[in-house]
Amino acid sequence: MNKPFVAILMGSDSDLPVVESAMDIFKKLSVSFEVKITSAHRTPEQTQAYVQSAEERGCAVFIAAAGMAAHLAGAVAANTLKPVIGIPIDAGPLKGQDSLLSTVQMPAGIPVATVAIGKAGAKNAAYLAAQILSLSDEELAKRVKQERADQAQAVIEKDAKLQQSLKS
Ligand code: RP5
Repeated sequence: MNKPFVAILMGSDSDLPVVESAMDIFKKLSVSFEVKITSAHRTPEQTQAYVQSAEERGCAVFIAAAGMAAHLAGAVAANTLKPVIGIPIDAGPLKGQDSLLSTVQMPAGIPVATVAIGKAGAKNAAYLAAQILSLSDEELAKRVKQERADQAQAVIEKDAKLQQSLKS
């Protein structure tokens, strides 16, 4: 059987610069993923069909990125029992606050794990998806743990550099 993968959906190609931050994390952690442009509003039938097809092909976690009245993550969650992570995109005059509320305020029974607006959220969506897959993949769990250690080391090194520059 193929390894489970993550399906990343985005409402428009204009969301891609943010979604690329999640893709970069998956490449770094060697997590398999697919990327699909499909919209809850503009292509509702294709969105539903894609979710069903991805699940049949082994998708274990869905990530949905959308801006404005961002219903993509909710529309995905309505069609699957796999975990769904929503990334609110800053795509309009309300700077992503509209997407944040549209994504996070799901009615009880249809959960969407909503992350921060924009690139930090996209990165965290990828880390969270990797942590979910890690529950049944020990090798991935090791890579996720190492990534955390690398992040900590980077902070320590930045502080050491700062302290050094203050002395000189
Ligand atoms: C949403 O509307 C998309 O996810 C995007 O963030 C926003 C604007 O889409 P475009 O008009 O740029 O295609 O559905």
